[in-house]
Amino acid sequence: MRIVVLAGGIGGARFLRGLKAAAPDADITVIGNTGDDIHLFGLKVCPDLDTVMYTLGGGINEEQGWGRADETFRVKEELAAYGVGPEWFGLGDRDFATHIVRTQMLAAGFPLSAVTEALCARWQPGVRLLPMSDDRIETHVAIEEDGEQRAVHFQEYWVRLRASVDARAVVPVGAEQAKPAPGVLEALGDADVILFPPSNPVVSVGTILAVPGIREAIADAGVPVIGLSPIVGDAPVRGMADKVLAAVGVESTAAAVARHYGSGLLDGWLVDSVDAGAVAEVEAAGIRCRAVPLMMTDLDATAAMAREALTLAEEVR
Ligand code: GDP
Ligand code: FO1
Ligand code: CA
Repeated sequence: MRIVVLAGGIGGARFLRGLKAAAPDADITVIGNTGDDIHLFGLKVCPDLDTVMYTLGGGINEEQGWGRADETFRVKEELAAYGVGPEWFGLGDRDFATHIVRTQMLAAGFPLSAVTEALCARWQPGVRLLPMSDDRIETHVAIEEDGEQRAVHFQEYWVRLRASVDARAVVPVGAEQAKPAPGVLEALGDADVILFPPSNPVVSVGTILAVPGIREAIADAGVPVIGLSPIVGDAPVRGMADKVLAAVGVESTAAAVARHYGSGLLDGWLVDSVDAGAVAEVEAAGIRCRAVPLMMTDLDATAAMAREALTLAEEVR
């Protein structure tokens, strides 16, 4: 079975671990969000691609959910001693190596998709990890700070500001002119099932869908498209999905997120058991819906979620 997953960082990566356990023989292609990417200290950092790669490859900091395990911050300290920031973004020594290799290969002319493949040769994530695009796309967030409107990079909104101010708009800068990376449209066209993990619907899955051609390829694939809600009990399990959903005029409920994707895109939607009351509303919107446990507390629970998604895919097929 060929499964394509549109993934952000932590939510996507943890789900993928469960999916691999639930479907060990499946051929899994991951289309990763690159809208979180940022250039720092002359280096290209791809947080969501790295989170997937490290999580599936066994190098992740498990508690944090991002960055490397067993990390140190000597380089960051030395940079700070020179007065060179930003200090608000924590790049560790081990992680720096990834960004150095990536930046060196990009400077040598390799596209991000080829660089990602080369990095994965070390980590062996057990899935084919494709960036959504080889073109530069950066998510920016419009905020109001001290009475003035300005746009900040998504990482500045999330890491420096901790999403403490309201987001007025979310813009995937560069997406309109971008092309899907090699292999993305082919993978969608060849898929037997397409999954939206419980990733952020705006700044992870939404950004991937903003790359021209991807949304159309999903709709045209003619295979079940199943999503899992990242909103449980009317709030995100972690992160700032509530803030960025508000910016696009969507309530932070499992049903509102399903309606936001819409029946033109989604065939099935899983909500958490605590949101069983939302099933009727989602089904009324033309999307098959089931309420099942959706907390990724351990591998078994996560694998069970993946199995539910694949079962729902068979039901709507
Ligand atoms: P990010 O790029 O690191 O923010 O990760 P993703 O976009 O892939 O996923 C973020 C989303 O995962 C957040 O909106 C969370 O609410 C959701 N999430 C995290 N853990 C869980 C979980 O255990 N269950 C569910 N249903 N959602 C989760
Ligand atoms: N998240 C933080 O909250 N603080 C950090 O200092 C930080 C550094 C960082 C470095 C590399 C990386 O791959 C991810 C990092 N993250 C950090 C996570 C990242 O900002 C976000 O969680 C995702 O981009 C949101 O999807
Ligand atoms: Ca992300």
